[in-house]
Amino acid sequence: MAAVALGTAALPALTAAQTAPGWMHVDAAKKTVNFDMLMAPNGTNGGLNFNGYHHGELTITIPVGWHVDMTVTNKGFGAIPHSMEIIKVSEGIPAQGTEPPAFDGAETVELNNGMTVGQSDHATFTVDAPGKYWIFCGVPNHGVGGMWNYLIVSPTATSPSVDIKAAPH
Ligand SMILES: [Cu+2]
Repeated sequence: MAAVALGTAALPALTAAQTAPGWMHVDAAKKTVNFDMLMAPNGTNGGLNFNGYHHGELTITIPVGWHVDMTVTNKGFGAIPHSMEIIKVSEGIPAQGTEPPAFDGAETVELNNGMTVGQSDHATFTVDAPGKYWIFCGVPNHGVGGMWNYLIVSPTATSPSVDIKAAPH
């Protein structure tokens, strides 16, 4: 079935395993992957979610050296500001955004204040170091509240992929 750009109401009802969601677009020739990353598109986890996922339910794997362009938009469930940053996984989720991000450019504007409802930004960066990272919200306490997922930068993967651990609630 063809992937169609759909609104948040049509986020796929996934149960497990790898998928190629409509919010990911791969250009293998250019080694570029684009993501539409929606913050608070629905009330899952009180709105503290990316594309409906939280607490690491979502893992995005990208081959090392690829270019990433994330269009990050606050969809505004609960009318709460949000942001996005990529940081290296460590012993605990930070209480708020930290500088610098893991990759040059891997953060949105208003990292700690958050972008207001409807605001959008591009995070464009190159995943130049293999490892395990968090995609998390830098607004104070949103990360510890579960507004985080995983990004794996893989030295062996040949194409980006998405792994969902749980169905959207
Ligand atoms: Cu947030």
